[in-house]
Amino acid sequence: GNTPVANQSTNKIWKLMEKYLPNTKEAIQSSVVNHVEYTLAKTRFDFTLLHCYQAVSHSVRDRLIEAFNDTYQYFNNKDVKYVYYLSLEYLIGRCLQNALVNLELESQYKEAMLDMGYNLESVYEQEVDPALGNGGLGRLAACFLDSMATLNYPAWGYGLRYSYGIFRQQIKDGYQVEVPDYWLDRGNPWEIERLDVNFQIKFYGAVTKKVQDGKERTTWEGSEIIVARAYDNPAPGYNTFNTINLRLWRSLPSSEFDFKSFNQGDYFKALESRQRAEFITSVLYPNDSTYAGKELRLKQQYLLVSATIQDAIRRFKKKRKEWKEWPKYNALQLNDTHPALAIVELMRILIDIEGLEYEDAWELVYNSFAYTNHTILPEALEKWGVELLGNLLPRHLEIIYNINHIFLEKISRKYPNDWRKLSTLSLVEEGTHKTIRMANLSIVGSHAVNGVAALHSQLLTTTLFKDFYELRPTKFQNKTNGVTPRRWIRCANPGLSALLNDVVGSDDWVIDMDILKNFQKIADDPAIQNRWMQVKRQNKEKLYWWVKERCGVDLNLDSLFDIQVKRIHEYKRQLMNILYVIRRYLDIKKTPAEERRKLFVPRSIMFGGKAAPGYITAKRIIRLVNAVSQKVNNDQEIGDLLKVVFLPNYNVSNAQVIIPASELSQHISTAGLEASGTSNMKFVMNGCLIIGTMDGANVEIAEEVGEENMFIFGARVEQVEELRNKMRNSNYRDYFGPRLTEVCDAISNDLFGYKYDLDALLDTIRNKNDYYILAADFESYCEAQQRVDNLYKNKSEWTKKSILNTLRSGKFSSDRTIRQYAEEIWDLEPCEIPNPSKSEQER
Ligand code: F58
Repeated sequence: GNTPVANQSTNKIWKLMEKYLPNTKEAIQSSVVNHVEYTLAKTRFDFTLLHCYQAVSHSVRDRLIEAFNDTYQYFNNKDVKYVYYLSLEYLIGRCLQNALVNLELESQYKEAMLDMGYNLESVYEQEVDPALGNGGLGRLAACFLDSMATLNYPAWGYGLRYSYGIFRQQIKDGYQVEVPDYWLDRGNPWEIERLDVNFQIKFYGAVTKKVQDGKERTTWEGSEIIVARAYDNPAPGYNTFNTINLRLWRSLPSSEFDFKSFNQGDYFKALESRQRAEFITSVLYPNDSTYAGKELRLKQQYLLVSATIQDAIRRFKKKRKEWKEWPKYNALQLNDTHPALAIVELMRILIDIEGLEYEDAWELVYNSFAYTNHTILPEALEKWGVELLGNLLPRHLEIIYNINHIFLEKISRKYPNDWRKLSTLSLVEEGTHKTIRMANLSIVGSHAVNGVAALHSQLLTTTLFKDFYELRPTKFQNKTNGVTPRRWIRCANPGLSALLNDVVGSDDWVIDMDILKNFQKIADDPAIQNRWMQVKRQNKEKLYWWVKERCGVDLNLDSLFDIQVKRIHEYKRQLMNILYVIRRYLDIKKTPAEERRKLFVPRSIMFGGKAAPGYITAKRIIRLVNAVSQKVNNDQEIGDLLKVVFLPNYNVSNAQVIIPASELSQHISTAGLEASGTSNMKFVMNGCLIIGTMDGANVEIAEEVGEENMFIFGARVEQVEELRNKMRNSNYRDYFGPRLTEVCDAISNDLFGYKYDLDALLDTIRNKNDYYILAADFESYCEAQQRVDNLYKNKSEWTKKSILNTLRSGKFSSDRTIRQYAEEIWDLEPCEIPNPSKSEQER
C-alpha cells in the first residue's frame, strides 16, 4: 500500500542537469580535489604530478562535456545540416592547455592551482601528445576541428582510435630508431567511451543476386564480422560555447565472432580471431608519402568509412527525413582518398538495403561528397589491386565497376574513339596488375574537388587531373590551407600573445587575424621592436633548455636560430640544407680567424622530422645531419659561429616550443612538389622569416607579406622540367657547380665518416639525374643564405620584417579556410548555441 511511486514525468533529473559548474577559484579547487579523491582514489602518500595532471584534466573534461552535450542537443533541435569530416589521421596534440584557453579558463585554473601549490605549466608537461597522424594532412584535420568549433559550424570529425600513434623517434649513434608509441598507457581523460555506440563491420564473404517482385536484389553476406565502437573527443571552440565532437572508432570482436570455433570447442582458436579483430585499429601506418597497399590498411579505411556512414544514416533517419533530402542535411568531406570508399559504401546501402534506384542513389552521393587532394607525387596515389579489394569487399568492387561503366559510357559519347582519354579517366588501371584508382573514384563521386594552395590547385587542373578538369571545370576549386591561431600563437607563444593584445587593445585578433593588418605602422616603432626582440629572446631561451636537455648541445643565444622541421623526404630537400651547412663550415675554416666574425653571422642550424621506417634515403639524411653535427660542434676553431643540431621526435608539442623560437625557417622543396605546407604559416605567424622556393603556399605567403620580407630563391615551377631534361643522361660533373662539388668531395673523402651511407646518399643526386634538382638550385640557395646573413647584422631591419610577417599573416588562419569550405563547398550555416555565461548563468 505505501510503496512510493516513481514518476519520470517531472523531468527532475534533466532539470538538475541544467546547472553549470561554477568557475570560481574555490569551485575549481573543489572539483580538482574531488577527482583526486573519488576518480583517482589518491592519498597524500603517493600523489605525483602525473596524478595532479589527471585530476585537473578530469575537472576540465567535466566542463567540456557540459558544453559538448548542449551543443549537439541544440544542433539537433534546430535540425541543422551537418558536415562530416572524414580523415584517417588527426594530429591533435596535447589537450589540457588548448581546452583551458578555448574555454577561457586558463588564468582561473592557473590561480587555483598555484594556490594549492602547483604550477599549471608543469602540469601541462605531464600530458602525452596524441599523435594519430603522420604530418601536414593529419595536423590540418586538427586545425580544421578547432576552426569549425570556433566558427560555430555544425560539424563532426570522424577517424580511428589507433592504440599506437606515429612511432617515437630516438637517435642512437646518429641513426633513427623507432619506438612504439603506446599512448594510452596512462589512460586518456579526454575521451568518452561510448559503450552503447557500436556498429557491425563486415569483411570478405560473397555476393548473391535474387529476383524479388521482378527486381534484381543484391545482398552481400560478410564472412568476418567485427564491431566498431565510438570514442568521443570534445573539441571546444574559442569565444563560443560550441564544442564539437571528434568521434574515433576502435575495432573490437563482435559477440557473434567465430561462434563456430567456440561451439566446436576450439577455445584458443576462437580467442585468437577475436584478437585479430582488435588488431585492426592497433597501429597508424607511418608512411607520409608512399602508398603501401596492405590489406590491413584497407580494413582500417573500410572500418572508418562503414561505421561513419552507418552513424550518419542513423542520425538522419531519426529525423524521419526522405532520402532525397540527404544532401540538404549532409556534407561529407574526404581528407584525401584514404576514406574514398565512403562513396561506395553509401551507394551500397542506398541501393542494396534502402532499395533506391541506382540513379537516385548516385545523385545523393554525388551532391553530398567532396574531395581534397594533398599531393601530386605519383608514389602517394592510392591504387588498390582488384584481387585484394574484390576479396575483402566483393560488393564494393562490383559497385565501382558499375560507376566506372556508366561514367566511361558518358565519356565515349562525348569523345568517340578517344582511347587515351578513356584510359586516363577510367577508375580501373589495366595491366598485368589491375588496380582501382582511388583519386579517380573520388573525383567522379564528388561534386567538388580541391587542392590545398593556389599553385597546387592550378597544377591539379593542368597536369594530374587535366582530363577531369576539361570534362567539368566548375568542379575544381582551391582552398588554401590555414592553421589555428589559438594553438599556434595563443597557446604556443604567450609572450607574443600579450604583445599583440597590447598592440590591438584586445584579444580580438585570436578570432580575427585580419585585424592585425591595421597595425603595420608599429613595425618601425623602436619601443615595439625592442619588446618584439625580448619576446623572441625568451622563446629562444626556452628552446635553448630543450636542446640542452635532449641533445646536450649548448647553443649561443645570440646566434641566428635557423630551423627546418618537417617529415624527411627527398622532395623537401633537407639534403640541400645540410650540404649548405657543410659549405658554410668549409668557408669558415678557409677564412682567417680574425675575419670570421665580420663575414659570418653566428648560426644555430636545427633539423627535425621523422623518416618513414622503410625510407632508406631519408634515414641516411638523418645520419648525415648527425655526422655533420658531431664534426662541427666539436671543432674548437668554429666555437659558437656554427652549431648543428638534430631535434629528436618532432611532434605537435615539440613544435609548440620550436616554432616560436625560430628566426629563420626553411621551406625549400622543389617547385611544384609541396602541395601547400602548413608549418610555413605557423612560422610566419610567429614572426619568423622564411627562406624558401616558390612552391605550395609560399607563393601566397610572398603575396601577403611581400617578397622583400622573405628570402625567395630557386627554379620556378615552369623551369623544373627543362632543368631535368638538361640533366638527363649527362654526367653530374657537368651540372654540379664548383661549390657543390667541393662539398660532395669532402663527404666522399670521409671528412664526416659513415662513408658507405653517405656516398649512397650522394648518389641520389649524382647518378639518378637529380630528380629534385638540388644541384640546379644550390647556387641560388647559397646566395639567398648570404642575404640572410646580411640582414641579420641589422637587428632593427630584421625585427621590422619579423613584425610585418606576423601582422600580414591573417590569410593563413584556418578560420578563413573553413569559412571558404563552408560557403563554397558544404553550403553550411553557422549555428551558435546560446552561451550560458552570457545569459542567465554566472559562470
Ligand atoms: C601534406 N600531405 C602535404 N600526407 O605534403 C603538404 O604540402 C600539405 O600542406 C598538407 O598535406 C596539408 O594539406 C600529407 O601530409 C600524408 O601524410 C599522407 C598520409 C597517408 C599516406 C599518404 C601521405
